[in-house]
Amino acid sequence: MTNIGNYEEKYKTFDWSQAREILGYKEGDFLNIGYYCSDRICEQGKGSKLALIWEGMDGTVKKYTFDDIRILSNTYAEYLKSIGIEKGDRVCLFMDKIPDLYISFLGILKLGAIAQPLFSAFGPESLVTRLENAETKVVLTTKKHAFKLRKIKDDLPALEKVVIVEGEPKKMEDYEVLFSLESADKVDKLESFAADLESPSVLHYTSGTTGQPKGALHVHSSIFSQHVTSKWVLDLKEDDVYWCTADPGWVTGTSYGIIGPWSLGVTQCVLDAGFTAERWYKFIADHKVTVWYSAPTAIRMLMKQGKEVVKKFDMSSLRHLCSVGEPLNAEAVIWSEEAYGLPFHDTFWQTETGAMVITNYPGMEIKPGSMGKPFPGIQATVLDLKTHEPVTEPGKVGLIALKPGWPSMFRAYWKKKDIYDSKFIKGWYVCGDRASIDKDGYYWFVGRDDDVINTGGHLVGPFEIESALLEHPAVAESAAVGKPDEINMEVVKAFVSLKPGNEPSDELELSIMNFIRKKLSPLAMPQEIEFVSSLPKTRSGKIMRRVLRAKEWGEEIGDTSTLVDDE
Ligand code: 6R9
Repeated sequence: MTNIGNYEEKYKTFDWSQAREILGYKEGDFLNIGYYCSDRICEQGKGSKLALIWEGMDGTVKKYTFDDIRILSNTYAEYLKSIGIEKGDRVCLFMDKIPDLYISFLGILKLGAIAQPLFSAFGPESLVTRLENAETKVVLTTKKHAFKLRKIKDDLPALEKVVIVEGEPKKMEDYEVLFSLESADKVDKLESFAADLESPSVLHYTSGTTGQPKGALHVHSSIFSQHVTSKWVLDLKEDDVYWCTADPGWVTGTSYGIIGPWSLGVTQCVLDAGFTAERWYKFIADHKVTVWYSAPTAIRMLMKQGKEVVKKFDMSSLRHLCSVGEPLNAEAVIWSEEAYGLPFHDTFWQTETGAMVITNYPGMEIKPGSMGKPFPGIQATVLDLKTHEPVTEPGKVGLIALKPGWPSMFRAYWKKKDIYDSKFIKGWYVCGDRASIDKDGYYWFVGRDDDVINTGGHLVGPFEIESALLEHPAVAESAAVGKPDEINMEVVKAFVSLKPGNEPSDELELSIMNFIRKKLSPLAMPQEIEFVSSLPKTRSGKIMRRVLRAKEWGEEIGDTSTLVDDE
């Protein structure tokens, strides 16, 4: 029996007040995600149940019960309070997927501060733009990553402290402090901040076409959406062992790698190690994973390793699989059914939506290649590309749009009100993706409506890459676009014109690639650089990425009447 039961029935009868009931929240109760994911589970008598099974690179396994998570997150909250963190302050999490990441996330929320997770592979320049915008007060990090903050500290007047929670640098800077969860005095009793429904909770940065990344601000009531979608889409039940492969630097890793499963009191596993098919399958077999939430790029990498390797491991514990982040092609759904005996269920959502909005449900027929149907309580449509009126014809492509009002919807882009406002058209929140709806109400993803590059399920903004490229001494002009890639769907390709006195060469290409990898991240690093004498521009001087991208994808270039140079 699935948790959701009959989807069509639920869609007709559900309203969000039911999500409150399902979580057990009553009008006037205080609502704190940190409390709901730890203390409350203990109050339900599940304190000794495993909350986290963590496995490190070298195979070390650590296990934490809900009571451990409760006490250790209290300990973090108390420590942060002692160094001056107050309600509403931004505290950044910048570390690999170590247990401290999951525990301190809850500690920050218990204190009423705002958790700002950033992907640990980010370089100094990716960090500085996000920390500067958020006016972050404290960063929690590890020795391994602290050096990147040293490079940018002078540019961050609001940053008071960098707390190193693992490892000890030989020489400490005056703003650096050490904290060890292991040796800290444990805090058994803590009064969590009495958040209300609209109290800010998490700030996740996401990339757009223009300008620097934007911080999507979420509130504590997002838990209503995350709780009920985890229950009905991931189908999480009392005895499940759940594995979300996403890093909490991205929204999937917090909404479904922390909040959703723990608010349900479900045991989850974390693997803090690089990818190989064997390692992943062994992890599933060793910990008897039952529900697995992953991404199309990972699935394509597993497909590449073939079905034979699957047979070497006992993965009979698996019972439900879901995917997010990029289009899940029909072949991947069919392959997983053949390889694991279970299809991946595609789920569509965004940093801004905070929780799944269009998905495939356990028990509902999957049309391989489709994203499924809107979640109960989500009114969705596609809007005509020109008129922005809802499309009524089945199969016609439009912009995915959602009626505002679900609990986990972002409440702001941090200090970017105009951009936030521009996402709403005629009373709809417009996601920035194109899709069509078939006669049975299934949604089919077509592509993004902007220039954002989706590489391996991670969004990278072309503007951020182009700005960084211009800082390279040899680069005069630049454009970054996505080019097709068999595994990652897209990878970054850069077009570069050089300053006088520089000649294209393999060495220069490598030097530019490394420059971006170090400054931004390995994700943002161009996999290819094409040296050009000039870039196609509109009459007003804007670079036409559309033309460059179309060439890469072998598509029609479309209207070029505004181009200066029609070559
Ligand atoms: C959760 C997450 C959001 C963008 C989104 C879209 C793409 C996500 C997808 C999908 C096709 C799916 N995307 N899920 N495209 N099918 N099932 O990924 O958040 O990092 O903000 O990315 O990712 O383009 O707009 P985020």
